[in-house]
Amino acid sequence: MSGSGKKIVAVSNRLPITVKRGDSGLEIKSGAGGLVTALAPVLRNRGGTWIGWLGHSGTLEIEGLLEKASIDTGYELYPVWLTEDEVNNYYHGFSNEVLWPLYHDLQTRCRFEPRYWDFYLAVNKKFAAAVETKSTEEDFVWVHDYHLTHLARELKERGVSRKTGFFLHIPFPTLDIFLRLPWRRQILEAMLEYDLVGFQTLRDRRHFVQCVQSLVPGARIRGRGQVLKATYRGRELRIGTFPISIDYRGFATDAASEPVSTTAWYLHEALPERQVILGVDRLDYTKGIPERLWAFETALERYPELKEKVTLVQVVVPSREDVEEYKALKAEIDGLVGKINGRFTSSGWVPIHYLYRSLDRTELLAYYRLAEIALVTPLKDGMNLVCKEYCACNIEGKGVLVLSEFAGAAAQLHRWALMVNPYDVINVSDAIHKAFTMGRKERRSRMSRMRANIRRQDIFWWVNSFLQAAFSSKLDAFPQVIEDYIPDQQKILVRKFHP
Ligand code: GDG
Repeated sequence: MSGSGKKIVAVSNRLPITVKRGDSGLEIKSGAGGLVTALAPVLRNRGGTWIGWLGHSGTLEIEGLLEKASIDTGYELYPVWLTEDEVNNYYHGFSNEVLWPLYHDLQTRCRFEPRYWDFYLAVNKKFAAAVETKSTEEDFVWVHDYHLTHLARELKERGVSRKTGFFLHIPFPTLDIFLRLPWRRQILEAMLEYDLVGFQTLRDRRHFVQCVQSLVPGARIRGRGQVLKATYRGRELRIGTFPISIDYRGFATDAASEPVSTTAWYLHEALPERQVILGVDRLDYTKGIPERLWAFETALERYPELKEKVTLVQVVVPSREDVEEYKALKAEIDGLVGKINGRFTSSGWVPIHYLYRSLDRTELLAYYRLAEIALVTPLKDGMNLVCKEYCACNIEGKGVLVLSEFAGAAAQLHRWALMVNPYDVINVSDAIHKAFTMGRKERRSRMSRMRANIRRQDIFWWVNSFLQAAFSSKLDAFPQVIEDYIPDQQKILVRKFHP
């Protein structure tokens, strides 16, 4: 891998750990997400550090535990402490009430509160101070996500010189939407202070480039392919596309394990002679859960043969439950599930099984493995890892993926998934019916191609290509094929870049 030997300092809003109070006091558990799986070996091998907030206010007790956890993980975990005001204004405020809805095209949900911005800058400064403490000039600082767009700029303000990369996990909006942001110029200019800026898809990068070209005088962007070059204020930076993925082999191997196989068998036995349709989402208005329930109801109305033959298992993982908007969303989902079940339930058949909790890994993988159909229909999503995990776990190749055109994953999977507009309930209901009636041969053929695609560009490929883009001296060292997807064109626009 290029840049080998350089120590990596990963920075994200949250540290990749969970802190819980157990019988013997506070306990720290390492996070199990794909990003941790991929970055952990890189950090371990190079002696890295991960900087982030713990998710709540800290105590001395936690500091001691973190030291121990750092020894266990093989890399250092370094906490940034935030005050209650900072959490409210930087995290709940600017990050979750401004950037999150705006970047998901839901500008009417934004609250452009000027106070949020001041706190956002102050917390980015705090993170920059932590980076200064925990890194040297030789290290590579890899910053994750929209909470920390100003980190490179704040480092420069402190006179700290570091090589920096930034990856945006969520979408980047079109110019028309981005223009609403009162701090639009500041955000773009701050992003241009990184040495490498990465996006999930060509769509997001195209939007970013258009915003920069329209709003930042003096910035020049050129080139084609996976990684572009830009110049701004006399320095050069790179702007690339790196679709994030999962630990494919880890998921496929675990899905075939004895505990997952047994759990899958028992769960499906309880739903005999039925096709299971699966939805798995964090409680969030971007995931399109009410729209999906409405589409499922429409499918039962339009295709009566589905009755008693399908069960929708909808898992909703609690998230941001203390926020009013999320409470309202939860109430809406509860109401819709009740209404649809009340309307269609018959003796021995309940159309929707609704699980409002987080599943453990064995149960989650069992559902992925047993479901004949996955409904992944976000209104907008940076990538969406659930659809990739579903394919990786579908070891029998019997599953059909129904996928939103507005998920980043559409660019890679659109040829073999059933693509839908999540706002079009008729379209989604037709796709449910098409998936239900799809023969075994077609299912296998589509699923095996999706699996091959995800296996080829897995999470380790993603880490490597980001680091390669940060370090390689020549950009023609980039032989990657990255595809673009624009829905409903006469001819689907597919751009391939070859060496
Ligand atoms: C952001 C972007 C982008 C879900 N339910 C359970 C559970 N999960 C895990 C899944 C998956 C993860 O949560 C969800 O990942 P997504 O990618 O679908 O969505 P976000 O959380 O919104 O993530 C997104 C991602 O960043 C990465 O760049 O793809 O677009 O919004 O890994 O497995 N895990 C367990 N139990 C559950 O019930 N254990």
